Amino acid sequence: MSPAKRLVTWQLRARFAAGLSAMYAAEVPAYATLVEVSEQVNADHVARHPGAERYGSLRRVTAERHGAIRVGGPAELADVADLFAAFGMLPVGYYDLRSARSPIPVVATAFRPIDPDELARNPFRVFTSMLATRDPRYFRPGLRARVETFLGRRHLFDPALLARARIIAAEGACDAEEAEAFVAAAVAAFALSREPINKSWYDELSRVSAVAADIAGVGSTHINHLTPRVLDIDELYRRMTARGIAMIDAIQGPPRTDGPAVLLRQTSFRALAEPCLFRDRGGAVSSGTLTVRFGEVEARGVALTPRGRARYDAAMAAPDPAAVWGQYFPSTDEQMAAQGLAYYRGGAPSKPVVYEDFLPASAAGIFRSNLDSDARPADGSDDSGYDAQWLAGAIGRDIHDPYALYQEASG
Ligand code: OOG
Ligand code: NI
Repeated sequence: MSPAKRLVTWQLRARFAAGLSAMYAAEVPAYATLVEVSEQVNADHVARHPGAERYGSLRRVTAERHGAIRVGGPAELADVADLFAAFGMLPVGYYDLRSARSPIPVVATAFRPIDPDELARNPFRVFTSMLATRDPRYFRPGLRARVETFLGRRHLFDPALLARARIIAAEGACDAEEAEAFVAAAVAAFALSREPINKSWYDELSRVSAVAADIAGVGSTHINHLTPRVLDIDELYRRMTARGIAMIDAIQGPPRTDGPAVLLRQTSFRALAEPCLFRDRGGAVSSGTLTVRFGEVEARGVALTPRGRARYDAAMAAPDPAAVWGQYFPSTDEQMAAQGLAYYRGGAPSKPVVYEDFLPASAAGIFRSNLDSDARPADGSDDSGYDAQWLAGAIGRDIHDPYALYQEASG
């Protein structure tokens, strides 16, 4: 008997990303348009700009997506970590969106491959936020206790799915004939639930934050956007606008410059309201709408060193970052490398190490741009104890330091 055919981690990850993409396209039509326009922009860009593929092959970039999910607490985040480990996606970086200019009551990490070969094969990543229930500026003790009780009763994932995921993660592979069902079950765990929503609970949480209601007002989690990558985001913006899809008015992140593209630029559009069911106090069910999902697109540039990042933060603090950009960044990769501002493979300016992570200010902006309005936190001090170490301890895993990974990739 020949041994069973096995699929390895990256093949499972590619199928997981493709499965989520198919599900999302079926549910959010504007996403399908975005993917189509992104593919055209990328093909045109590579045809016109020899060397554009140094930021990633057209094959990689065309398949590339990131998604975002939101969970209620550390136990749920630990389950997410177990599931994603089967796809070779590990927690990298810590993001505290409570300290953004327009604060959001979550802390977050990103699950992604960490090895350059794995990233080249399929870089699928998921920005994963956790509701900051320990922060008393958002959650009074009574409400916090009720939220945590609610979260303690729900199960985002079938225990059998998680058990399977742990085995696959340990083996680094899965029998091909079993893979389809495993990936389908993982994808289905992130579908938008059609279960009736408890209206008074949802409304109570909405008064704290629309994000609190989206996370803890319902019985499950869902992928709330899936983001294709483009090589020219300004061109994408023009073509989407020409097709009548209203994008938010700004591109988040660094301005367009003539010099090397750095970090991450992103823009988004609001999804249409989707039908849902609400249950009132008396048990009666009525139909309503929720606007919880949206579209986003991103362009990635070179990863900055801590020194480069400090310059980025300083440039972005100016009223008009584009106007002062040249005071902080040189105009060539050679100078970027020589000044130790960005990572290049083997130090060669023709081989940028692409930024694989997220930006807290942009992430908060992406959250914010898709909310009609949101409550401000109450005054008071934050004694929640949230930081990268706390999060790592709470989920029982290392949270990888992005700079260490870029350093390694550049060696
Ligand atoms: C996550 C927003 C952050 C990004 O690309 O910065 C994000 C969310 O809305 O849940 O996805
Ligand atoms: Ni995003």
